[in-house]
Amino acid sequence: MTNFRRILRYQIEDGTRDILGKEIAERVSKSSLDSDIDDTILAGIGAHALRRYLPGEVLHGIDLFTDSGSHALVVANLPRQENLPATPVNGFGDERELAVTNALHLGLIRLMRTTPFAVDFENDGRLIRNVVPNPAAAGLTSSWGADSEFFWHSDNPHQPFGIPGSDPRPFIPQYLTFMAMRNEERVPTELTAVEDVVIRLDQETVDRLTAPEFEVRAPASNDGERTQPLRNTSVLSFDAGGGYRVRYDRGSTTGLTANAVEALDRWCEVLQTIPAEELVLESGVFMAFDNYRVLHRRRKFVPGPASAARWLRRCYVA
Ligand SMILES: O=C(O)CCC(=O)C(=O)O
Ligand SMILES: [Fe+2]
Repeated sequence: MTNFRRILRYQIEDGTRDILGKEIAERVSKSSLDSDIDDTILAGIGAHALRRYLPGEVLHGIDLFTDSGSHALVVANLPRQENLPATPVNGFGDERELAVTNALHLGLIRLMRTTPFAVDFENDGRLIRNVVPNPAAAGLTSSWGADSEFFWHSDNPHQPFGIPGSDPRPFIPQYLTFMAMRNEERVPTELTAVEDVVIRLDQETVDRLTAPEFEVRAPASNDGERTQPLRNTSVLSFDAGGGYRVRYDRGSTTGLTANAVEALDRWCEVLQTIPAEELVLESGVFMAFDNYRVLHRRRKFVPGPASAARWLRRCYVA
């Protein structure tokens, strides 16, 4: 059957990786740089080095990604942080120890011509989310979970879709970006394109999913006191170009009418067998995807020893 999923992939050569890593390490060594305070400086350092050393074809692909219609972008074999600290399984560590990673991450975000942002109702208002198996999230379907499957979802689907050119914080984040630090467990981050789900549904179900007959509540990672559910919204809607976009999280989406409940059951059934891209994000990999047109999933897994457990770093951008 058709597969609409389009992923742009680049692999950096070892020589380029090494020279890039050396340059960034040198530039960030002069001062103490924190991702929440010095994000603009870190982005400038990273973007400068990336522009200097990455091949033109890779720079061009990153530059055009958000206009390309691709669902995701992967850049592999980037420099790894030397003296990597233990995985911050409780959620937060010393950001100053990760200046090389942050310069690369924020530099790539700048090359994508996007803006990184934090929201005050999640992740303690910090810019970068450490996606780690946090013992405090045991049993929760959360990016801090491990022992239960985090079923197909989009991030923060209880917010409206963004308005181009405005403050992105009250809206669904358009892109999620990740830097992978450790993944010895080799747990994939799975992606599926909304078009691939829609094509497997009957027209009546699609119509029902586009009707404003759903309620979407905030996910478990949000500070519950500060977020409101979105009522009378739809799971599927259309972007300015007429393409599908999606808001969904199984744990927080309910149908408000009999038709909506039935459509959601059918939707969920199709998701059980949807073809997916399984990306094992390992150390040195950057990945970005369009959270308006992609659903993502992480199955349950058994984390390695805490200090070396799976560790991704996520940043919302628009
Ligand atoms: O752990 C993963 O691979 C993805 C977790 C997730 O859903 C997220 O960070 O938004
Ligand atoms: Fe997520």
